[in-house]
This record gives sequence, C-alpha cells and structure tokens, in this order.
Amino acid sequence: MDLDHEKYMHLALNEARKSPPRPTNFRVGAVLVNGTTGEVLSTGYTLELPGNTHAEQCALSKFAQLHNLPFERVGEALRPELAAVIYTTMEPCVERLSGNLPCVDRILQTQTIDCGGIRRVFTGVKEPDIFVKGNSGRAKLERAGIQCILVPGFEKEALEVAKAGHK
Ligand code: HJL
Ligand code: ZN
Repeated sequence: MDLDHEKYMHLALNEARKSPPRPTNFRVGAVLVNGTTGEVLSTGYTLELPGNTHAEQCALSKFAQLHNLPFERVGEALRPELAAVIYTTMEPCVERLSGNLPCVDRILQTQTIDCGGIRRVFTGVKEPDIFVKGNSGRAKLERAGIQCILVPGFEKEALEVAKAGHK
C-alpha cells in the first residue's frame, strides 16, 4: 500500500503543536504507522511522557506499554508484516545534550532478526544546528538499512512549530 505521506506529516505536526514551548529543545511530533494497512499505531510529541522525552521516544514508549513490553523490546510488537513506518516532524537525533539515548538508537533498537521493527522514517525537516551541530540522523539510519526520507513541502511549518519558545 502506498502511504499518504502528507496526511501523516500533518498528523505529526498536530502532535508537535501539543508540545510545550521551551527554549531548551524543539517541539517535535511523531506518528507510528502500520506500513501495510496505513493504520496509526501510536503518536507522540516532545515532553508528552514524564521526564525529558522526545517525540519518537514517546510514540515508541506508548506502543510498548500497549503491548506490555519494556521499551527495549518494542520491536517484537512491530512484526515484519507491519512494515512499520514512523513520521517525525524533525529528523531523529543522534546526539542529545542531556546525554539521554538518542532517537536514532531507539529506532535501531526496534530492528529484530526477522526484519521486524521500523523500516522507514519520514521526516519534515532536518535538525537545525542549534543544540547539536550537523545532526546525522538520516545517514546513521540509512547505514543500518532503514530508509530515511524527507517529505517535501513541510520544512517551514515544521521549523516554525519546533522553534516556538526559542528566543
Ligand atoms: C527530535 C524531539 C526533540 C529533538 N529532536 N527529533 N525529536 N526534542 O522530540 C533535538 C535536540 C535536543 C537537544 C537537547 N530535539 O532534549 O538536539 O535535553 O533536544 O536530551 O540536544 O537534548 P535533550
Ligand atoms: Zn530525539
């Protein structure tokens, strides 16, 4: 099934708008989708869950909870036939100033030996060089065999939402 990328990116942007504006990070939204049926499996936004949580992390965490799995084993619920996809308004991070586990590593953790886990990542905009310089999320994902594709046409809006709360 060919997914309607614009539709899911709009959903992800709506998630991002729920995130509280902060000068110390971006407001990002994420939507986890069954790539075979188009069903939305989970959503998340920056700081949705307690603690210093990122959007992709929240979407995966909520999905893990739904399946009574610890975060590290969420890939077991993302079975190969789902061909799971995540839409995120900003390219997943490879480094966090807080030292928390970056979202790229969390996405890579979903991979299982039977080809389950997240298989494609669609993004709205690259991470600007504000907190971390030269985020290489896309390259790291692609090296591990996960496609990372920018959905054209969302850069301006994704950035505006992300930077609300910045001086
Ligand atoms: C993505 C998010 C989010 C960021 N990126 N893809 N999703 N907040 O939900 C990236 C930015 C980090 C800073 C600060 N933001 O968030 O680089 O405090 O927010 O760990 O590096 O790090 P912490
Ligand atoms: Zn992140």
